[in-house]
Amino acid sequence: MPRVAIVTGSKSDLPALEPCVQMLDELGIEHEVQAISAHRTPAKLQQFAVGAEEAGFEVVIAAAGMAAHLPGVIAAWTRLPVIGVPLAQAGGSSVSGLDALLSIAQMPPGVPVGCMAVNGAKNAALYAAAILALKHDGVRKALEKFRKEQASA
Ligand code: RP5
Repeated sequence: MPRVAIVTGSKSDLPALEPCVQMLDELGIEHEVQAISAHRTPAKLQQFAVGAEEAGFEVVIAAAGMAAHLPGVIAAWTRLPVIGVPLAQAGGSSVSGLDALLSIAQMPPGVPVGCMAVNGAKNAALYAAAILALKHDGVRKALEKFRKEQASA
């Protein structure tokens, strides 16, 4: 089974990631959630990112608020695809997540991060599934089923 790592910049971000966790569960995709701060615990984040591929993860979803350097720093340490989710409410962003959106979307050329909408946790799961579906038949079938059900809702 493919595995997705979900990383948040703070424990305070975890509620915003619930739609992502639920969507991955619905699609039957294994996942692990952990909170690692890029600025408070940079060495821990480096250790995670450097070892992510060997640990069996195929995609990383990284969510953070404010100056959200988390996804970019992870992407700097791994070749795995990194999907960034800018968060609006966590930490009390005074600009409703625009800070995190720009931090994640405006990666300089050379180290890309896929950027979801502000609080786009559910789409992060679906985007991860689309990547995994290229290789994993079970995920492709689950994603096709979800898209069919969504179209008839
Ligand atoms: C970011 O700073 C985190 O992702 C969080 O959204 C924000 C505030 O974190 P806390 O101060 O609540 O831990 O790194």
